[in-house]
Amino acid sequence: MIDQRRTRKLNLKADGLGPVVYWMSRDQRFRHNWALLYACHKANELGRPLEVIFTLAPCFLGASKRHYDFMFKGLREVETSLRDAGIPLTVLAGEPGQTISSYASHLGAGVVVTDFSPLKPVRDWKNRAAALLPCAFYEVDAHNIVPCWKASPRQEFAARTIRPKLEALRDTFLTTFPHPEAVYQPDTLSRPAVLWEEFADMIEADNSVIPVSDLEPGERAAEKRLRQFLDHGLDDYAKGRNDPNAGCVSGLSPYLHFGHASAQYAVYQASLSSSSQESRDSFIEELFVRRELAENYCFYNSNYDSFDGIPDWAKASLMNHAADHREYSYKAAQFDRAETHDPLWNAAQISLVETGIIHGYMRMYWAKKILEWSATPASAFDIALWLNDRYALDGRDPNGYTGIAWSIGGVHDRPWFDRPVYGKIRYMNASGCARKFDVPRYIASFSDKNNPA
Ligand code: FO1
Repeated sequence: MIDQRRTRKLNLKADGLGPVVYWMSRDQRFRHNWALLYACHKANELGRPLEVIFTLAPCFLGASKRHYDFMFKGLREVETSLRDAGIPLTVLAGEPGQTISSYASHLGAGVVVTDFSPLKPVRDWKNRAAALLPCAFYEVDAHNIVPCWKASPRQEFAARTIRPKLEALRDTFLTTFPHPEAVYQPDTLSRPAVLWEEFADMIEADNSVIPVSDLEPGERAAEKRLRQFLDHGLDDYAKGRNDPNAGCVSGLSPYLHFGHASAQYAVYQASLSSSSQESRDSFIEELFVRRELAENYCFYNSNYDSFDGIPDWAKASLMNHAADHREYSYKAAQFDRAETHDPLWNAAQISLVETGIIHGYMRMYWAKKILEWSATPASAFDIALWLNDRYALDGRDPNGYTGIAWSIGGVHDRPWFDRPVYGKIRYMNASGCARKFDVPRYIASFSDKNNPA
């Protein structure tokens, strides 16, 4: 049974008598997906067939070929798993809100179910669909353990303010997942296989950011990675997670971003692990409290993607220091080409460009140095976001927006002592890194011939 608190209605129409449609967007997986489970349940309750639609936006928040490639490969796997369960997947290109509404009207759909995202463009798609759809329209938070709208009714200040709210609800939401119910599917519902190459040709993305070759996309790869981490990485997580050379991070963030992995499943599995309590707690803090705090920030702060969203104390303090002398100052293109004076920063940027991944600890250093070496704090915010969304496989995710807002804008942090350029924003430097890990080793693993370390 699906906990009704995970679902909410986005329009006032009643359930109709036509087929049920799951409009898949963010949670691109077959297993451990509350939105798909709810759609199966609705189909059975109403005695109607079920189909899944993915609406393809040919450009989406600066996504590049790298992102679409990763997404398409994951969706191909979803198509196969759905087909094995007798559920067709259809991809439709166009403005998503309009496209799903026209399709559902034409089909005579009785119910449309979608998954949840706090991001503005996706909310715009859904607002359009809520106005245009001829039938009941439900949203299911399949991404968070505690549904974002249940966790808190407002923007939270920090981890310490959201943690007790999440902890109070944790036990009722941190459950196992049932298998998707078998759904009655008449022959009339058969749909042609998706022509993936044709859709790949429609994408209006930057082709110069090429796909990554050493990270396999999809639900199966995500589960393998989780299993490997639980068996071999988790035990060292608490002591090694801030060491980018230690290799004991989960590596799940691209999979979580595209919904190939469920955070709830990962947290549940981690809670069963026999690894040290400290490591389990530390991993669960990241995947549960910090991740859901990021969702809360994007859901309740419409300026999550700009300098305007940061707290007043941080804005005032940064503006007081806007005219401070910068020892180094770079333009976006110099950052992009990893052409700073700092081999550690350049190595982090090269890892991002080449692998689509930047270690969590280095991501903070990387963003804070962009603040230190940019003409203004607002331009630093924009440059960090641009680079992150252009290269990171987990770009344009609430975690990314909030991470940059934390590093550059003090979001969810507190004021520190005042210093040049940073004002009261927490400072980080290379000697702090050297106390935590072997910096030359990190640089050696990500340096290139143009920027010898
Ligand atoms: N979701 C969609 O429903 N349609 C898309 O065309 C689409 C493209 C896309 C490209 C890059 C990327 O990182 C994510 C993309 N998503 C797409 C997924 C999605 O909507 C986002 O991951 C979430 O909204 C983030 O909260």
